[in-house]
Amino acid sequence: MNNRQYQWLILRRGWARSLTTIGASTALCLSVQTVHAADSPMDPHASHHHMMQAASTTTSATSTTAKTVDYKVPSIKLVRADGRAVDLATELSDPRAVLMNFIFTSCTTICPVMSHVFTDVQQKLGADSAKLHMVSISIDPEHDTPARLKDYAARYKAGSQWNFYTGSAANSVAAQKAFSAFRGDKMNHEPLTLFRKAPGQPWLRIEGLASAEDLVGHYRTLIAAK
Ligand SMILES: [Cu+2]
Repeated sequence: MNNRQYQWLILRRGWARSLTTIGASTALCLSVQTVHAADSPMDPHASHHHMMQAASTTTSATSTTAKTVDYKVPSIKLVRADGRAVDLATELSDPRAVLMNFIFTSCTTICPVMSHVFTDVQQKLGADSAKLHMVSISIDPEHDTPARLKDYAARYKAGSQWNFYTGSAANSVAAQKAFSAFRGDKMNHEPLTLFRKAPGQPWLRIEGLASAEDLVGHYRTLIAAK
C-alpha cells in the first residue's frame, strides 16, 4: 500500500465512522419525535434540527486530520530523561516505528491529554508496544530538566519504549521546526502527533487531539501495509 492509498483509507474510515454515528443519532431523533408528536403540535422542522445537531456534534468529535509529510530527522543534540546526551537522528534510527509529540511538563491544557493518550496507546498495544518507540520532546527545556521529565514519565506510567527529551532552548526549537511544530511560544502549542513506520519512511502528521484508538489504528494499518 502506498501513501496515497493509505490516506484514502484514513479518509474512508473517517467517513464510515461519521455515517455510523449519524445513523445512530437519526434513529434516536426519530424516536424522540414520535413522543413529541403524541403530546404536542408537530414541528415540521424538529427532525431537521435534530439532524443538524447530530451532524455538528459528530464533526467536532472527530476533528483530527492526518497527512503524510516527508520530514528528514535532523542531527540535534538533546538530553534524554536518564541524563544521557543523545542525537535525535540517532535516537530515531533503529528499526522501530516512532510515535512522537511535543509537550511540556507544567502544561495544564493539551499536554496532559496527549500524554494520557500515549499511556493508553502503550496499554492497548500490550507486548507490541516494544516495537514502537514513543518520543516526547519538551518545548520548555529550561524548566523541564531530565529529573522533571523522569517524574513526568512516572506520572504517566511510561514504559521503557517511551523516552522523554530536553536540551538547550535552541535545540528544542530546532527539533520543533524540523517537524513544523514551532509556534513561537509554548503557550501557543497545538495538539500534534507524528508517526513513522520505519527509518526512511515519510511521517504521518496527525493534527488535533487524536484518541488512543486513532493512534493504535494508524499503527496497525501502517505496520500491516507492505
Ligand atoms: Cu501543553
